[in-house]
Amino acid sequence: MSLTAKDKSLVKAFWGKVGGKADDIGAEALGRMLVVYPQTKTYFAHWSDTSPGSAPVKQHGKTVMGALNLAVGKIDDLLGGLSALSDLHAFKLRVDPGNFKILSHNILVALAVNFPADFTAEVHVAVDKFLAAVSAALADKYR
Ligand code: HEG
Repeated sequence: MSLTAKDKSLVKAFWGKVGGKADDIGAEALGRMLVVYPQTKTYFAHWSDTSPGSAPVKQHGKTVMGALNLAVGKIDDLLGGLSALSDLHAFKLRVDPGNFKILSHNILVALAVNFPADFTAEVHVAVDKFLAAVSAALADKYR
């Protein structure tokens, strides 16, 4: 299920449109994940507040989208580009890799509701494949 040249160019073009709204999208995606899949809250138990719109949720939404922005830049070498982040999630944070799919789903929902015109079915497929490739790269260090 690797990304075709067309998928890559669709992801890059769509990401350009997300642009300045990326931080808000990250916060919304993370807020939704914590509400809709409350089991994911266990990883963030050290935060003062895990409710949508809270300061740590906004901050971490920004962090995650920043990493995805870098990943778009490394779209031809996601394994190499995300290797350090995979180490962190596997060995330090010990995030069950099933959660990458859950977060990816919430990112797709946040993108769809905020960019209804640009989020065509074709963009949807390309971004879904991109997030799946990012998730696979993040899970690469688990075994
Ligand atoms: Mg992870 C930290 C990116 C999925 C739980 N995550 C981080 C950091 C980045 C990042 C860039 C900061 C790294 C650092 O401090 O050096 N995370 C990231 C991406 C994705 C992802 C790009 C998937 C698209 N993370 C993810 C999932 C969970 C999770 C699914 C758990 C449900 N991340 C997690 C936790 C931290 C990070 C608990 C530490 C946050 C903190 O202590 O505030």
